[in-house]
Amino acid sequence: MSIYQNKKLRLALLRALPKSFADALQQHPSLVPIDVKKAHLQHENYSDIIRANVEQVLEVEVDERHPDCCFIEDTALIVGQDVIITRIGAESRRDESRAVLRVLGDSAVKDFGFRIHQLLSPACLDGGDVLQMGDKIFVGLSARTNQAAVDQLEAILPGRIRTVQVEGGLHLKSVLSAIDDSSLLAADSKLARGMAETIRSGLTEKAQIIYVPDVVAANVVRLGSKLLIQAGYPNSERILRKAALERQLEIIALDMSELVKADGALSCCSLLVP
Ligand code: CIR
Repeated sequence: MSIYQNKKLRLALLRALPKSFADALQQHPSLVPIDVKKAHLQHENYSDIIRANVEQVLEVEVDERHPDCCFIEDTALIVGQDVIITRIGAESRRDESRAVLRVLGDSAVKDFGFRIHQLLSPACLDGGDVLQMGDKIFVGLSARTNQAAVDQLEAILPGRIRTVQVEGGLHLKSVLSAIDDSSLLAADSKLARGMAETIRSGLTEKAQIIYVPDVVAANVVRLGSKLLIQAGYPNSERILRKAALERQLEIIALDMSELVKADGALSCCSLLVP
């Protein structure tokens, strides 16, 4: 079942933003420090939208020892009935997956019939490096995700994994994402163009690539008939509104400026199950 469907998604996992968020990992620490109060409001706003647009939500308990724990996307991959608990690339974040495993292994989730797998050392993988499109799963080889993870994924999901070398961004989805199974969205830069073309050539179905001028705007979240986009990037927003209109999707623009300072994209704050 595709994640890009008009029907309400069945399940979302969310994890609150910790008070320790000011200590979240930052690739390039910004000159203006993270406003944690504002970050909380932005994350709550995002979570409310997710809650209103899925059938069921599971909240994973916040963990103050992990300033990045709200970026729950990195902790697991959900592909059909297969749940793959990741081994996060940054050592300081590695334990974040444990609480997610607990929640997903819970009796409530047994109703979903999930098969739980776990990536093991030396594999490292962040969910932000994984893009599902069509029947393929594109895995970015990045500073956070390695070939050992790809090999273990291939054993779990034979024939479906394709790799993409990540350059010019933290994760694969820092510079691209998908609107649906045949519409890829990417930042309009030489490196992102190269990655998007690699993905297009790996797809079975013919796909269109839509380019946006702002790298932050290249990560969107499809939520049933709605498309979550980053507010504050008018040139990209114009392009995204046109693409949404053509696909009869409703745009919801969200300001996530404080999470962006910690390299958080829109997709990184939820785990979605169609
Ligand atoms: C990190 O460096 O790991 C976090 N500060 C940001 C993680 C963002 N994750 C994502 O986009 N999937």
